Amino acid sequence: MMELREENRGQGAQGEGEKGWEGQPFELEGFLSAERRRVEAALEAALEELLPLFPPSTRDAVRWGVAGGGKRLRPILCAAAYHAGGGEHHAIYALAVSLELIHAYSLIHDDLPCMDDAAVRRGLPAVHRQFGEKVAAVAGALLIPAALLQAWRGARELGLPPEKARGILEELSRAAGAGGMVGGQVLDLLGEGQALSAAELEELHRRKTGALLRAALRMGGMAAGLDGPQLEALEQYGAAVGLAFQIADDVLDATSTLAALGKEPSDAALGKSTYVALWGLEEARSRARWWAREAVEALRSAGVSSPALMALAGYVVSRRS
Ligand code: GRG
Repeated sequence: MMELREENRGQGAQGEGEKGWEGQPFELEGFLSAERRRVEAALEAALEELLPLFPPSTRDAVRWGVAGGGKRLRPILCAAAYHAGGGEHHAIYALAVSLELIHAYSLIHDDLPCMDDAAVRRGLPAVHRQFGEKVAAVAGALLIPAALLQAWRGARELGLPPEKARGILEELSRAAGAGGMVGGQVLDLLGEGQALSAAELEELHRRKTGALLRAALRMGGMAAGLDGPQLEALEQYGAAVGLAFQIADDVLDATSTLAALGKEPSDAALGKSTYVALWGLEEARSRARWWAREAVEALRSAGVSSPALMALAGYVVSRRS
């Protein structure tokens, strides 16, 4: 992981010209909508295969939890990393949606009354509000093995040999597990009502949100056959974008509305530590941009050329939802 000195992270990094992502023209909106269409089609194909395996009483809840309205950032990043590595096979989207299935499970469980007790998600009633708590717990749990099965199928559809497919599954499992997302969620729950330090908050978010984003980049790069410094650069990009994403998320939570976000701004109400509480709005915005530039710089310095990934780093900090 790259060395980043605390004193360089804030105001001192204001000058976007030095490492800006704006350097190359890129039609982000068209790219995002085309990518989202591909992801939605791959998700639909995955659900068609997976839903018949699930108990009938859970199928509508699973579909609700996976349904549209999400940004589909993780699969889009995975596919962009694959394309940055020279991959060209359409089956990358079948692999990439495994990340979205893990993400969907995490949102369903995160919204449960025993976690954040959220009523609304992606502009709709949360799964537990629509289908009840028990069905929501089961729907989320079903998505975990389903995601691994989907990752396996996607990797094999890409024509990857079993040992490469196994490595990709290991990435996804590790990112979702105790050292990654679930471990981060535990830190989040333990930290409620406490004022976490900047270092504690960063560790929490590197795991809770960052691990899956990092895995998205690594899985795409591995599927394209990358290794060594280029794969490492994608991982560094993923780690930096993960922090940029989370700081921007805290800014949105503090400044946006249910209508714009599709979910209740809730961190302060739940007694969670946030980057906005720690640094204030302007400093948080500045640090989010700093991390986004670090992400771009990681690619540049390893010679990974990807206008899409560069533009996505900017999107992560300029998004409105
Ligand atoms: C059993 C302890 C235990 C944990 C279960 C619930 C859980 C695992 C993990 C929660 C982790 C979590 C919810 C991370 C996501 C944080 C986050 C910023 C989500 C929003 O992501 P976006 O903005 O959402 O990409 P969309 O809706 O666009 O997909």
